[in-house]
Amino acid sequence: MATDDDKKDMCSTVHVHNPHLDALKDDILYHFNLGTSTHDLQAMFGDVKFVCVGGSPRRMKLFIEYIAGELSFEDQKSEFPNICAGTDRYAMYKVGPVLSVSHGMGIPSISIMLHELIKLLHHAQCTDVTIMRIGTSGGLGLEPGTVVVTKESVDASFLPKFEQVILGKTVVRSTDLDQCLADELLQCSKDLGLFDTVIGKTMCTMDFYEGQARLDGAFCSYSEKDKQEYLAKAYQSGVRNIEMESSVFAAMCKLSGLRAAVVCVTLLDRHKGDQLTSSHEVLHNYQQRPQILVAHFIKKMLNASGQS
Ligand code: R2B
Ligand code: URA
Repeated sequence: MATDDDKKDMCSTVHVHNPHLDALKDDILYHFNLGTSTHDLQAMFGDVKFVCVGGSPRRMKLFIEYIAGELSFEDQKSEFPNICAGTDRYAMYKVGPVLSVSHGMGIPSISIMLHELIKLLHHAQCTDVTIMRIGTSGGLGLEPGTVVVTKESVDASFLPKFEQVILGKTVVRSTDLDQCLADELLQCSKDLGLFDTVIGKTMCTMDFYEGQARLDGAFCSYSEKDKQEYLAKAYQSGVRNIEMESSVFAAMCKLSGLRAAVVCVTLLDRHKGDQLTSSHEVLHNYQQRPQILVAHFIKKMLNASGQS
């Protein structure tokens, strides 16, 4: 029979690749206002199995309230304190095995958050963690409100890579995501039957305006025809949505051994326009879709493992 140590060996842990960390007496997770000598991270987070991240702090609070109801954590339902209350950089909420964290907009913001989140999960000795980005995006050739589960995150040249400058040199990292997890999420959408979901490539850009071929930024040096040709090329290469964090998210999760997925709703069809003209109610309804899908997945996983 497997001993507890054997079982731990069979679990997948969260890896950091940094020999300098061992020399730190206290690891301060500055942007979370948490640290290894000020907080018992293992007691606080050791049971985390699912991490959901999204841009807006408010959306991530709504998500924890929603998933708490779905998982019937009735006693905790009314109040969820922000674990990062001492800072306004990011917000973090927890219920049972689910952690919900905001990441702000763009690669630099999510990258800082992920460095500290990965260290947090590592220090807390979490095992078998699944992480999902639930977000918004611009769609290509899809009815607004369609959810895209990312097959592969590509850059603005439609290549599946994330480039980071380290010590002045460009380092290229892979943006592979877990294909089985993407398929499981697609199946969850079929189970629910509430909205359309597709699997496709996601283009990750450095900017919302010129970086996404919009014509409505403060600056624009190209024509409508140039824009449409670029978006048509993106579509032909398999891109179905455009957002601003998936590449570094995929790259960092892969490096740390986290099972990861990107689930974004499309707010508009970029072939048809640039401005977000839908009502607040419609946009709010769309933004709930990744949450509903991911909550269904978490419930299904917990039921399957007999933990719910
Ligand atoms: C989607 O929406 C935000 C821009 O409005 C950005 O964070 C993203 O990836
Ligand atoms: N988020 C983006 O990054 N682009 C869009 O068009 C909509 C949301």
